[in-house]
Amino acid sequence: MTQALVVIDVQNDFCPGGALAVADGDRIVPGINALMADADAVILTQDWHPAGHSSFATSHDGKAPFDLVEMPYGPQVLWPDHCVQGSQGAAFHPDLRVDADLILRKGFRGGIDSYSAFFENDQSTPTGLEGYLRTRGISQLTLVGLATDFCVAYSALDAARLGFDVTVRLDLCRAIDLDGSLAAARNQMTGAGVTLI
Ligand code: VGL
Ligand code: ZN
Repeated sequence: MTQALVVIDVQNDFCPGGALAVADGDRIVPGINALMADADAVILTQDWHPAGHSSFATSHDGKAPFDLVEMPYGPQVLWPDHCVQGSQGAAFHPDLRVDADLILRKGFRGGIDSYSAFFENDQSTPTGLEGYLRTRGISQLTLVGLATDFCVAYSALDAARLGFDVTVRLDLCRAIDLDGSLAAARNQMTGAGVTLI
């Protein structure tokens, strides 16, 4: 059985000092680097938004970061401008090992966000990762990265729904934790059959 390590969004903007900093986001980097040595395949994801992306509060008159809006595809949290394509904030943390098999960019369409590495936030537009994994015969996934309650959880839930065997290493993730989002994400992942370590 072939296993892959999927490293979600370990980028400067999600680390201390970044535009959407996750507390201690940088602390997981050494442990993730160490796990890479044991993985059959390493996949990195990179949040990669055009300037003026529809998930940015600055794109909506009268809205502030962390407000909720209704998009054509459903509810969407608004964020500070972050991970703008080509910016230093969108770059991987400088200590992260980047000798990955695949770097998957997501969130590059202006009108739709993409938390999950598998589907955009309409839950139907595929990123192509499922096909990549299946054609390589990969059925077991270990997920780590940022943030536990958004991109990691959405990726884990989609992967489980698609039939992958999914483990999330919570010790190598850190959360944003908006209004109980971390507890909710943990419950949903457990309910979906994701192994939490
Ligand atoms: C993320 C919010 C907005 C994440 C990305 O990586 O969890 N969260 N964009
Ligand atoms: Zn984003």
